Amino acid sequence: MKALIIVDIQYDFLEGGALAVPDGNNVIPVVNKIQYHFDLVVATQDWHPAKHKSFASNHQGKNVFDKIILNGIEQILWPDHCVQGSNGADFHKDFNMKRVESIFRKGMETEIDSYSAFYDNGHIKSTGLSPYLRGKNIDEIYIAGLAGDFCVYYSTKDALNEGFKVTIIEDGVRSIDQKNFLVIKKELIERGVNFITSSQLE
Ligand code: VGL
Ligand code: ZN
Repeated sequence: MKALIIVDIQYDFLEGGALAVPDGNNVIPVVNKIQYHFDLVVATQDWHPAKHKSFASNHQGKNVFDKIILNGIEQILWPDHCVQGSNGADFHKDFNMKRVESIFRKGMETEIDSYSAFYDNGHIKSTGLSPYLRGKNIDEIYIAGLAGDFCVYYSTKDALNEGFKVTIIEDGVRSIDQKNFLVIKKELIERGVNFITSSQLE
């Protein structure tokens, strides 16, 4: 059985948002269109407390995009984004969520970031997504959304480690740094990930 995971279609990652992904809005019609091809559709939502340590604003003398070591893990410092309950954390109004069965939130722990839909960046806590999918007999995962070089990438690696077959729907993905995504794509293809465009879904 096939599941689609739609990643972080939230205002802060879209045009005018705090951490806008270039061309991000163009994934919305794609993720709307493809949902009907899957047995199960889930969405993720980046959902940070205002005091989250991934925010540069919570570190004196640090700037956005600086890298620090946070509790032993390299951390890029982001602009404040997807703060719980804020408009920026909301799903975009044009994102059709009719077929979305569950929403998996991530990034709630102040001391650790969480790019993946499955685990935090230290692999300490699970979101529960993997047992949820297994409980529904899912063995193939398709991923689309934002950002390709962070949440999509980390979710894909975790999905592989969990034993799922993974396909990335490339026209449904945009990245913070497209050059970075091309490097990631090579790595993921070597690890067995399938890359397709939405028109190849039958
Ligand atoms: C993400 C940066 C910061 C993502 C989340 O979901 O791709 N990126 N927080
Ligand atoms: Zn975040």
